[in-house]
Amino acid sequence: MSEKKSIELYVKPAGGWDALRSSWQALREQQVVMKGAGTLLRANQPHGFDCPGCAWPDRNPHSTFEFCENGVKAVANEATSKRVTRGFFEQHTVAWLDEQDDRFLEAQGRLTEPVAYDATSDRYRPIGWSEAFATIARALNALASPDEAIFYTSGRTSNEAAFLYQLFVREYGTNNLPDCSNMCHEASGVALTEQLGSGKGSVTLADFEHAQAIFIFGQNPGTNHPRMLGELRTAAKRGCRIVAFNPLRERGLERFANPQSPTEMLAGGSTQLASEYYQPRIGGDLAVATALCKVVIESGAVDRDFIASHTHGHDDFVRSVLATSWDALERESGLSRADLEHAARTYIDSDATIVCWGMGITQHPRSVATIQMLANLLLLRGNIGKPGAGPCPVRGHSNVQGDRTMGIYEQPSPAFLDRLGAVFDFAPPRAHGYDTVAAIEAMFERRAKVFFAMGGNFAAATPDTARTHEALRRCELTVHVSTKLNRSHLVHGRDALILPCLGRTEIDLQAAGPQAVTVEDSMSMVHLSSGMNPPASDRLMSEPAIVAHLAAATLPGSRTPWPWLVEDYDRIRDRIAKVIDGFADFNARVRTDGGFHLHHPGRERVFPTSSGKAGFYPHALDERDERSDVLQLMTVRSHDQYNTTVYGLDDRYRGVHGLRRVVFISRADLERLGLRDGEHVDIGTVWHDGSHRVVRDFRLVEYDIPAGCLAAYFPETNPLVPLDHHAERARTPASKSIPVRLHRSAPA
Ligand SMILES: Nc1nc2c(c(=O)[nH]1)N[C@H]1C(S)=C(S)[C@@H](COP(=O)(O)OP(=O)(O)OC[C@H]3O[C@@H](n4cnc5c(=O)[nH]c(N)nc54)[C@H](O)[C@@H]3O)O[C@H]1N2
Ligand SMILES: Nc1nc2c(c(=O)[nH]1)N[C@H]1C(S)=C(S)[C@@H](COP(=O)(O)OP(=O)(O)OC[C@H]3O[C@@H](n4cnc5c(=O)[nH]c(N)nc54)[C@H](O)[C@@H]3O)O[C@H]1N2
Ligand SMILES: [Mo]
Repeated sequence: MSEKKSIELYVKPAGGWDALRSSWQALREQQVVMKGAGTLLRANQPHGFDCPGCAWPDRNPHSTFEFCENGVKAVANEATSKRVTRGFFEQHTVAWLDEQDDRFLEAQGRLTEPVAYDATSDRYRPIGWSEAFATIARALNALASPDEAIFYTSGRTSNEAAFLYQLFVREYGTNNLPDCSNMCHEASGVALTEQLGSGKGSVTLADFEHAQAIFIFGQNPGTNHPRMLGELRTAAKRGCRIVAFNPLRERGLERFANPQSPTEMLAGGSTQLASEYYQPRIGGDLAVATALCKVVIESGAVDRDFIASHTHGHDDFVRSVLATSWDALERESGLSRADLEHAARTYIDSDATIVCWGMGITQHPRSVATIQMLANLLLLRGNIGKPGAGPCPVRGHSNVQGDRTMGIYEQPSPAFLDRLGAVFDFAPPRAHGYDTVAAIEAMFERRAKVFFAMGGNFAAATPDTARTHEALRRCELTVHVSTKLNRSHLVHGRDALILPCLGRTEIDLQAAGPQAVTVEDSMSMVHLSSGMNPPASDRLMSEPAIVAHLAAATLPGSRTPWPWLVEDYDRIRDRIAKVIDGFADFNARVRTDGGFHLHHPGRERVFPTSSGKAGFYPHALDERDERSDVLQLMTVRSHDQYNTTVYGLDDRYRGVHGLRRVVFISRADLERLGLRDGEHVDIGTVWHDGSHRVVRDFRLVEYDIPAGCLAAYFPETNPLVPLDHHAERARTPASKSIPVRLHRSAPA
């Protein structure tokens, strides 16, 4: 985490000694070395806490300890000994704080007591918990309709907190429950639910032991799911083919030295991961997947029995694929026919294939079509419902999948609402609520007036920064339940509150004793998480307790025993068992070692779609924007950030040190545009509606990326994405397909 600014090619494998060094540095910077070692030994252990880093599942039975460099950073930053005190808020106006960068805000440490915004002094001032709840209750009960309030959720919230939260919101009277999924894997849910009858992935970790090929599209596990590299390494060592599709050459997909393998570390060895690495153009994956389908169909390598007994739509699909010309497939994918045929061969030669994907697939206008084409590819060869095969959308936040399971969703099904209403004796609202994009529009147009966030950093994570900030400022009240100071606290409504909560690593003490919560990982395993550090301050509340107090203050007529439920979280889990499918006997099953797996019907080749079968869905290709000076920009994460949380200024595997305002560009484009590596440019958008957005002063970095493609970090580039630029049907902001032009920056 040097402050030296430099760009140099990283030639070492991912992981290795650099990962260990960086982990210890993170602990040292947060001054948690002594506490840290003990804290980390309990990450992802049967009696420990679920690592807040990512949603990749844990190995069971557990190895000695399961943590990774970026897990360490996430834990160290939560277990930090730094604190935001009363004095800090006395010293700084909100206007001053808003001039500081995101890294400064994060570096101030944990929030310690509830505070309310005081407009006269432009400062946050301490407020008692009960006064805070009364303030929110007053604002909510003064609205003309419950639909004028919005309740956002980020994906770290536990199952127990999420379940209570959606119950409170629905008893209050609205389905306005946008969440970070709306910006993340929404397209996966929309695509797979229609096609397979379940929006989740079907594979488990055990499938990684049986796969003969693993195809990885648009995902950077070396940074975002480092524990996945361990699975890929084991698979590669036993001869499983790993095929990567990514416009960027990502170090973490190429080579890995496992910091938990003494032999590999001491011998200085490493393992090659991707056996084939293809660099399609940005947004080219629909064409890639279509091309693979075409080769499979033309070579007759399809699973006829599976197709006949378990699918519908096959003939129309085949006609549409065969009608697509190789010219179009090569042009739209950016790959040669020879490369595409080679990858298809690998797919055909494997009898059990997993397809993984991440944000490089979901954050495009055609993301739903692309995911359905990937699933078509799996269906052609019966690659679902057998060991070592299936779709694997790799989720981001550690409990983002569980939050959805618990009912954090703006479009709840009538069946879910029926059960919720029956168990809690109320009439849930039936109209669908706002997703993230609709929520911003509603606040901007003053149709929504109160914004409440359970975690996250809405002001920084969302697109169209200027418009989103204005939308938040137009609110009467904004409330954030948070662990750390962030941008969303500074871009606030007329009134504003920050409610500080416990983190995953901390002891959650309620009337019945210390409580554990539960989470669901990316492969549908549900397990316990209990913290063991003392809370960062004695004025923090747990998320479930915050919801219960807020509900009791807002809904005097509620028949739900709010305070009683949070005395002992087993009581919440008993209610979850009554409402949510798959949670029968929840308390007992979650206490077995490693938790339990939520049934995925596709594993038995059961597809609860409208036809009762899995569907083939044809999708035509896009026409490319042929204007020669227009480039496609994707916005990605650096190695030293967690979404909007910026830990440091390095992106080690991409060789960037000490700076974030960079844009990765090919040598061909540099030459063609008459620009030089190291020069500074402004990035301006070229939207068809004529609107113009620009971010300034980014350093050009020559990189191994296809011509016509650019990459830069989010959230710095979020001002470029208009609200209405989102995925068809899923409405995921298309923050990886931004058409731009570059202009040399004016000298400072
Ligand atoms: N340390 C750390 N861990 C994290 C996070 C974090 O910020 N930091 N965030 C968490 C969250 S919420 C999520 S959702 C996940 C995100 O994890 P990822 O899905 O890996 O997210 P990104 O960094 O956005 O990287 C997307 C990858 O897709 C590639 N890509 C972009 N466009 C395309 C395309 O059109 N086609 C193809 N084939 N590839 C493309 C990019 O080059 C990049 O390698 O990680 C989670 N884990
Ligand atoms: N341009 C662009 N935009 C993107 C993306 C992209 O790839 N490109 N990715 C999108 C994706 S995939 C996602 S998931 C979203 C992320 O959107 P969010 O989930 O809204 O954002 P985060 O940055 O993860 O939220 C960080 C904040 O969460 C709070 N926090 C941390 N732990 C806890 C906790 O235990 N409890 C509570 N209550 N609060 C906590 C801290 O205050 C911290 O500042 O961003 C999206 N935005
Ligand atoms: Mo995400």
